[in-house]
Amino acid sequence: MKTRERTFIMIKPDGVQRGLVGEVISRLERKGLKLTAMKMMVISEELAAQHYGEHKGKDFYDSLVSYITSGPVVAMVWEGDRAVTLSRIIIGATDPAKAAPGTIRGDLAISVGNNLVHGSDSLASAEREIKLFFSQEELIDYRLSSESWIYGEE
Ligand code: D4T
Repeated sequence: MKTRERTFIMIKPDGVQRGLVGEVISRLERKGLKLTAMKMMVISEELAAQHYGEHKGKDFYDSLVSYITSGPVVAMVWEGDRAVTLSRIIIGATDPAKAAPGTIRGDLAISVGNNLVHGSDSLASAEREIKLFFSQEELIDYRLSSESWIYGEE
């Protein structure tokens, strides 16, 4: 059995407003990843500053914080073998003009700023971001009955 990774995925305010919550969840579900936590919330300025701390000082930082705090988001944790890498592939490149067709941003987004979804870019980021958004009790540990069909004999 391979080590399962957990990654933090967030449907941003434009994804909620455009009615794409189900579409995004469906793509991750159909891949075979396991949803282990989910909540709708409005991100505070403080949480936005923590989440996007690495971008502080960049020219797009202020608009990034005002965008991410502008309406409800759907925060989620997804689990699976190589979940961080796989979900970044499903999401696509940051700039939708460079995102491949078939990816969420390649199919559904135009703007670099309003690019629908966030996905952790490394295992270390995933651990940090999951802790920022979820308590330990909110991470549901369960076995997906389809797992043996998704992974085969491992
Ligand atoms: P997130 O973190 O939202 O999943 O995006 P990425 O991982 O794909 O991209 P990122 O961290 O480099 O950028 C974070 C966030 O900032 C917006 N952004 C980025 C922007 O508005 N202008 C820019 O020039 C860049 C590079 C988009 C995503």
